[in-house]
Amino acid sequence: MTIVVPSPAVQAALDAGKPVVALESTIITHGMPWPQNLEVARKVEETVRSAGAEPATIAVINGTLHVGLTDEQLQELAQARGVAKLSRADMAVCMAQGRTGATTVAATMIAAKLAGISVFATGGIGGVHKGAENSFDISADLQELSHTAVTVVAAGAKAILDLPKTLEVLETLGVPVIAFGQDQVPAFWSREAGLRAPLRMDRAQDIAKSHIMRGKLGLPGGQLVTNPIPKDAEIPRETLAPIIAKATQDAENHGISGKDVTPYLLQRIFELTDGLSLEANIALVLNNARLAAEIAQEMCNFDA
Ligand code: PSU
Ligand code: MN
Repeated sequence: MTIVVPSPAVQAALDAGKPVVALESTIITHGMPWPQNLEVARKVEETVRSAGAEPATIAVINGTLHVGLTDEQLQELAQARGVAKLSRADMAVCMAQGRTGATTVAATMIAAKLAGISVFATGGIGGVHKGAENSFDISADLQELSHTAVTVVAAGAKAILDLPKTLEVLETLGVPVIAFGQDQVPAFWSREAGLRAPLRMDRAQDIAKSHIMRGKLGLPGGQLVTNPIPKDAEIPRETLAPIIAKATQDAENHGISGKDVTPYLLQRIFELTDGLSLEANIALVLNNARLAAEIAQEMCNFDA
């Protein structure tokens, strides 16, 4: 039974020891509206390629875990309705039933590791939601970072989350949170969260080295690299704060829970900012793709 199917391009890159960057698909199906989702998915792949690495967008399609999608598969996924959002808990069920599902950060990490890919670029990871002391809503992404040895490049945890609690949980789980090129943790749409990052690194080479070092120490789990959104694309924290508060309140009023919370908030903030949040989201994803490609290249140098 073949379960993981790398695309010919991804397989060739892996065989040749060339850098590969994993990409998630939930951002396509649940994170951005059509048709920008397809445009961004393509642009992210191009960005990884022009930075010298092979992109591997990951999704479960009709029960098969694909690592690297054709443009046709990308198009279908971007337009499909009712696609499942897969995390560690539901990936195997989706595959056993021959269904189609998009992979979150957690599921993409699992797939990347299986395929032999060490670096993964996304927008933002899931984390501890505001009010988690009542709802217990803590993304499975955090646990996955402590289990699976993949370095994840993100623009921080989304500002819709409780960032201080998210950092605490990551610390408890032993996940290194590395701010790239600055002292503060970025807050997705904004460059600074007003929180000092636990760790800071300024060079892709060092990030690659610490990933390899963890492996040598026998430590399971990956690294979270938080890469600030480019200056010209950021939305100031003060501008977003009331919008996030409103979106969070709307979610509560509508009784949104579980897996639906993150997609609902992203969509609501998109509406409340007249699409501005999406532009920033696109800029930061591309920025993360570039850094991930650089880290993947550095890892290949160490492997050699
Ligand atoms: N960040 C984005 N867009 C997204 C997500 C994160 O900018 O769509 C997705 C990722 O796939 C992440 C998931 O893993 O949301 C987290 O969902 P939850 O909070 O339900 O664990
Ligand atoms: Mn959740």
